Amino acid sequence: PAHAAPSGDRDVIVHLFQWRWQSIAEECETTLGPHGFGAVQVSPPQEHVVLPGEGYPWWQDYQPVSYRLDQTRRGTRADFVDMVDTCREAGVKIYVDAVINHMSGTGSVGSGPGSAGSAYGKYEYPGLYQSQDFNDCRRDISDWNDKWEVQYCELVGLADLRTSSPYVRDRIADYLNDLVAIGVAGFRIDAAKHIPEADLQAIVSRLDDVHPDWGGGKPYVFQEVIADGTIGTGSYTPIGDVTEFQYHRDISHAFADGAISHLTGLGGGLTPGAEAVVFVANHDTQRNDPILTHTDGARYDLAQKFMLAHPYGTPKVMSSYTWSGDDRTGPPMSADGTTDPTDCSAARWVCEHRAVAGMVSFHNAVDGHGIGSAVTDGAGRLAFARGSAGYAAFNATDSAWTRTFTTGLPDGTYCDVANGTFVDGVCDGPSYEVSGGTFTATVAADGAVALHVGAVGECAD
Ligand code: LAG
Ligand code: CA
Repeated sequence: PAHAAPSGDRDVIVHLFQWRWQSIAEECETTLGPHGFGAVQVSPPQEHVVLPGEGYPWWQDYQPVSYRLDQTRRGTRADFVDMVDTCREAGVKIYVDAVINHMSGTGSVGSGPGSAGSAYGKYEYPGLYQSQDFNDCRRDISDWNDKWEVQYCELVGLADLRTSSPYVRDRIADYLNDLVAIGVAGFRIDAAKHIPEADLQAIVSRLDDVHPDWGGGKPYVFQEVIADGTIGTGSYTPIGDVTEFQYHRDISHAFADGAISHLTGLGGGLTPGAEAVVFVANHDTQRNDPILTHTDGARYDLAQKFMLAHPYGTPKVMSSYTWSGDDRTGPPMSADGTTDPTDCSAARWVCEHRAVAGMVSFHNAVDGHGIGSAVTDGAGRLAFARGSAGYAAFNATDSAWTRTFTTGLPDGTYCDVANGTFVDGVCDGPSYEVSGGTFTATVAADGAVALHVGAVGECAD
């Protein structure tokens, strides 16, 4: 394209977990841009440990050994730069998963060099960090009720950076600003709860402005805070947005149990929606504490569609790969541990974001409209209006739901973006006639119907 698509208020994030940079670039052009996704959360791009003895696990990336982008299992620095440019031209921002609380752990001692060839050892990263740049508590966090331990000791044995030090803050800011200069528009702050608030604030305050196409302001920052009785999300909201894990638990249990009738109130009592990033599953929960994941098929897709229809929070859609048995298993890869290009039609790449792509247009079109009138069967079925801009019905049961729905929509022929997409005036799914504000639909078992004012017109066929 000759010019960047308008960024508008596109805010939906998709986590293309473990995807190669070149595959992300292609997905931005072919799918994410056209369907209105706002941003991609990419896996950590800095040089990382390489662990052939453990089968090149996915979590190599969470053990940095330098801030070089030269070579990770997902490609080169040039590939990364090309991805950022290509996605920006498609109107899609790149958010980097920033691993800045720690460097590598005990598991990788002696197994160097890193993915780009750097020599290292735990607490020794030549030219970057030496022993004095790490906190003195050189043992695992043991008492998670002790805030000091959580922030100054080691998370699963990972060398804990002395983020109170101006030198360390500058090195981290240099890394993040290298990414901003490339065109990166935001960051997920990994393990934010383990970084003292004042330290993280000092690092974030060093960030440069983003690319003019994204408005030129400060980068978007959302912090991974798994709130508990010791550290809540409110400690970090003065710095940026936060992940809301209680939303993940609430929506996942509701859909898993077929008890969704109360979900018009989803998010009530949690972090204010304007500061919350929400998700049905993430790369950790789908392994460590699965409630509802891609292995649950249509019911899980339904929950992600609901998230995109509901006004609370900034939605983050998960896109996964499968594994069996060992949850350390990395993505499809070649013998040397470098990641294969993504092929959504091949085994193991789930690409579940494609199943909910039409709902991204719904999310964008109903922005600013609250939840209007709702109907429910009192258990697994719920439908609601988003003002006069949209209407969506969800059926988390094993049998179809047929009824006439009363909407605030103007009369017309609407594309059902829960079962198809509407791009450039072409609907590739079913359509419904709204007449006198009502329409009659059969919502399939584990299915949804979603109509909005941005997807009006005749069906393509
Ligand atoms: C995160 N957020 O706060 C990431 O979302 C999570 O995926 C990261 O853990 C963690 N924090 C550190 O960035 C992942 C794996 C861990 C893995 C760690 C470092 O879930 O299992 O630890 O990345 O690679 C692994 C071993 C540990 C070992 C450690 C250090 O599993 O047994 O102690 O490496 O050698
Ligand atoms: Ca720390």
